[in-house]
Amino acid sequence: MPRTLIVAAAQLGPIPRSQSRQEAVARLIALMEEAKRMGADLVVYPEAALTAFFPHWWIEDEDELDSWFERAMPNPATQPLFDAARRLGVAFKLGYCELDFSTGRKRRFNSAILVDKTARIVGKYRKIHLPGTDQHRPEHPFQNLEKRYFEVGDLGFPVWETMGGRMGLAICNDRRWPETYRVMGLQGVELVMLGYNTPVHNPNTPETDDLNNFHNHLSLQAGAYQNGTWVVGVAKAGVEEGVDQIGQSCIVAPSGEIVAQATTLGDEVIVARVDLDRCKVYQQHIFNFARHRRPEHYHLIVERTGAGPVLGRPPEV
Ligand code: ING
Repeated sequence: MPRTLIVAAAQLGPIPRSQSRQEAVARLIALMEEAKRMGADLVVYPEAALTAFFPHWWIEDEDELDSWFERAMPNPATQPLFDAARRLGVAFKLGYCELDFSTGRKRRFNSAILVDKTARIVGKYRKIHLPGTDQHRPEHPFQNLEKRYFEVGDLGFPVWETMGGRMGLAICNDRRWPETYRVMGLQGVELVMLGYNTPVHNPNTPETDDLNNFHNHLSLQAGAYQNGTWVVGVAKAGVEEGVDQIGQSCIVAPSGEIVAQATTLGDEVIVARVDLDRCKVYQQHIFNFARHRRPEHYHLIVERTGAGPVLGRPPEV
C-alpha cells in the first residue's frame, strides 16, 4: 500500500502589526481552501503565522508583549481554522507564540502544533534553538529578541506516527542545526515540517546577507538527505514592518532534491506528491544508522601539543 500524501506549503506574505488574529486566520483558511483544491492532505504554515514577527521589536511593556501570544490553542480567533480543517478533511501544521501556565508560572514559547484531519492536535513542539540576543541593540535596524521573549523549548524533538508516517516539527533557526534533523532521524522521521521568519539582512553578520537564500536551502536539503526524510520549509516572506524577509518556501525529498518552490514573496501555495516510501532507500542503505553510524567512536577532543586534550571547540572559534 503506497504511503503517499499531497503536502502543501502555505507561504505567507507579511502580517502587518495592525492585522488582527481574525484577519490572519482568514488568510490561513483561504490558503487551506486553495491547497484543498490542489489536492492537499496536509498544509504547512510558517513560524508565528498569526502575527507579525514581534521579536524584531524592542517591547518593554509586559502586557503588550503578552498580547502577541496565544493563551490557549485553539482559541476563539483560531477555532475557525480548526473548523475549516475538519470541514475540508485537511491536516495542518501551525506556528504560533504560546503562553503557558501549566507549571504554575507564566512561560512563553515559540511553538508549533500538528493537527490531523479531524482537527485533533496530534502534538506540539517548542523552539529549542533561539537565535539573536536578550539585549536591546538600538544601533541595529531591527532586533532579534527571541532569547528575551521565549524560553528554550522543553519538549525535545518528538516524532509522531500519524497520517501513515512518522512526522516531526522544527522552527526556523532549528533548521540550521544538524542535531535537529538527526534527533528526529534517530526516531525514523519521514516528514519534518518547519516554518521560518528569516530577514535578508543579519545585523551581526552582514557579510552573509547575500547567502541567506542559499543557506536556507542548504540547511533544509542537507537535513533531508543526511537523514533520509522529507522536509517542508515555509516562509513568512516579504517586507514585514520594515524587515525584508526571504521567501523560497520549498518541499525537499529525502534525496535532498527540491521538488516544489515558491516564486513570490506573498501568500502562495505550493504542493508536492510526498511518497513516504522514498525515505527507505536512504534510511535502509546509505544512512542505515545501525549498520554505518558509530557514535561510540565520535570523540570531542582537540589534541594540543603539550596542553593535553581540550573538550569542545577552541574558544577563538
Ligand atoms: N530567524 C532567523 C533564522 O534562523 C537568523 C535568524 C537569520 C539566524 C540568518 C542566522 C542567520 O532563520 C529565526 N526566527 O530563527
